[in-house]
Amino acid sequence: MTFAIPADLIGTENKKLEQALADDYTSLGRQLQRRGIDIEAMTQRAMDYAVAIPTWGVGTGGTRFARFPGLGEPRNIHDKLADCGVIQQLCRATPNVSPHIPWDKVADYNALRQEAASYELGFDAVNSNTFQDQSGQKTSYKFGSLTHASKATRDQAVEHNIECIEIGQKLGSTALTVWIADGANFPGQTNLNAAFDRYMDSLRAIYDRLPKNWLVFLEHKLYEPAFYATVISDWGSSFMAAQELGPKAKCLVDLGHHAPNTNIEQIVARLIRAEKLAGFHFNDSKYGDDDLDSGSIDPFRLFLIFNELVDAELRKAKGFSPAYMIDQSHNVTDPIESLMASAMEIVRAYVQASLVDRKALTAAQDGSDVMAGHRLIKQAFNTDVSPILAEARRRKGGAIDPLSLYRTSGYRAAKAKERPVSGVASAGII
Ligand SMILES: [Mn+2]
Repeated sequence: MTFAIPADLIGTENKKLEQALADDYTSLGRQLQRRGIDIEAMTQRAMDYAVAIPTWGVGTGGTRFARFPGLGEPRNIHDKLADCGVIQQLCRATPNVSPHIPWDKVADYNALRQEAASYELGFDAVNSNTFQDQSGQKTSYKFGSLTHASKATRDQAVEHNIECIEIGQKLGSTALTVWIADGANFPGQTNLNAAFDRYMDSLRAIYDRLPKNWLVFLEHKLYEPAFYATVISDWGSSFMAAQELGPKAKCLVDLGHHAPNTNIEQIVARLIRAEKLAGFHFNDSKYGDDDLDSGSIDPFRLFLIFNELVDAELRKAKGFSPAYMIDQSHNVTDPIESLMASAMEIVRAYVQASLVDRKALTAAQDGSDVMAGHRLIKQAFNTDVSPILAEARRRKGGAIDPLSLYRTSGYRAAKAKERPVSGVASAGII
């Protein structure tokens, strides 16, 4: 098994664009040189950056109202790996996939690991699922899982998370991501304090089973499906839990899991300072947990988050080692195209944030020169780093223009024939 898109096709298609790219790259290089920035160093940073893809992201998601099956959508983890392989082949920024249990369960995880490796893919954080019932399950999660009033249900949810750790070990993962849908839709439905206590008890039981080099990522979400009070609703609850659990517990930031207009970059800065930033679930949103493509609605916000991340990286902030992952749901686009677009937008924000003149910024801030500081940020954000991103992909064997090449390849049409619509493919929003 090898990459799905013929290498010859990438070579031919890239050849058509190489001259224009070289021109644009040289021109941008001159512009950056005037600002004291070495374009080669930026290209290297783009080449080194990686963001993981969730296995459910290549499936067709949906809204709470409907789901429209996509043509040739993956039927199982094997199909998902093939699709993730295409994204990695063309973009060269997504070398890891984040599996979801039980959706990605198989009999032989060593074989699955080898299968992923054949696409040059590894496994990132394992995601547990106690937000829906599986067939044959003893007790229901309708009224909660890790925080359920019944101990039997809590134990079942803890056991599932431990199983996820065991599977993750076989796959070479080193982290477990826990998001729970637990909460209340009505005042009076639960005791807010007791629910959090039960969460801590359950998490402690999971935490105690973490292998030596593992972390547990606690993912908060403001609302949905609990519309009155979610147990881990915000970074404050997440941080409190991570703090009480210990050094192996950190807080995962999903960009869609906050109230509109929340200053997420400031939350990121606080978590970095506390050495509790686990990493990200990247997506974009206008109103709620919309799970739209990264950078499609508010690229400036994505940039400002990366501005904090690059700042932390360059000053070598203690304990700073975030895990980057995409978490999106595609309802009206081809998921492969959306994930490629998102991966590219995320690397774009990273490179743009790397352009900020941090010495000048500090001087402006120290001198209370508000406009100078703001202009330095905007100058970096307004720089079109597309030639750097394209050159980084080209040097790694990827496509100069991944979306066009993907369409030219006819991959989706071929898969539409191979994979009949089943209507049961698992995809979700977490
Ligand atoms: Mn998420």
